[in-house]
Amino acid sequence: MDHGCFITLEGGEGAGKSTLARSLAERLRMSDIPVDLTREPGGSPKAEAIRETILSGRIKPHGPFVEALMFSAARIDHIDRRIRPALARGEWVICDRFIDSTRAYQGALGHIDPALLGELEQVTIAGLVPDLTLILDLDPKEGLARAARRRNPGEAKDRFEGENLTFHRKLRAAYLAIAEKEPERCAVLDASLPPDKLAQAAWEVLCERLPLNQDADETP
Ligand code: Z5A
Repeated sequence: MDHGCFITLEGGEGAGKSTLARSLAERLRMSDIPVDLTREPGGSPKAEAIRETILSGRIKPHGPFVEALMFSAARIDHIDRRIRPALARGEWVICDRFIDSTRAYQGALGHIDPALLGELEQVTIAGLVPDLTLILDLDPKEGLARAARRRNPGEAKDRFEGENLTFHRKLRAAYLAIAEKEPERCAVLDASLPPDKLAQAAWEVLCERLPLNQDADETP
């Protein structure tokens, strides 16, 4: 293959995106497919610096549109420096969060005009749409409980973990609406499944939708 596949993972807090991303990367590598596992915000030195600023909460007072601009600035660097070069080398890229996070958090929850956000997205990604987006669907109470269990004693919640349960319920609905609108790109997974079962369900989606010559019945 002369160009890799681009897979993104999306969902609310504690849904298990990072855990699943690692597991899929391992499974693909076992199938001799080179993988670049990355995340947003971040994934390149400049984008990681922007990540730190956003998640500290220092941008929050400027409102959701300025946050969207910051996420987009980070994304442009990440795409140019890391994602496009990896895909061009034939690697598969798995990215923990991407455009749907901006659509859900800043768009649906931040009430930014969808047309304006759509224009910003087009300028930012310049045609780089994921081949597949896995949306991890989970009751936000469970997701927040997982995120809380993971936090070290005394560690503060970040900018978004600090939002209330209503915010996280709306976020879940926003992701499901994205999946409904773009069923060819998106697949919704039941993130309440234990990690191994979730990984198997995700692997079956990859086998079904992406150019993989694998037996989907094998356990990752
Ligand atoms: N954001 C935005 O607003 N706009 C944007 O455009 C972008 C991002 C790109 C980045 O946070 C924040 O930026 C994010 C959205 C916003 N909001 N927040 N907070 P982040 O990168 O620091 O964290 P995250 O992406 O939100 O990750 P997460 O939700 O906190 O975690 P996760 O990756 O989904 O889950 P995990 O780390 O794999 O697992 C969490 C815990 O659950 C851990 O202890 C696991 O062992 C456990 N786990 C994992 N899977 C399972 C299953 N299947 N069953 C049971 N337990 C599990």
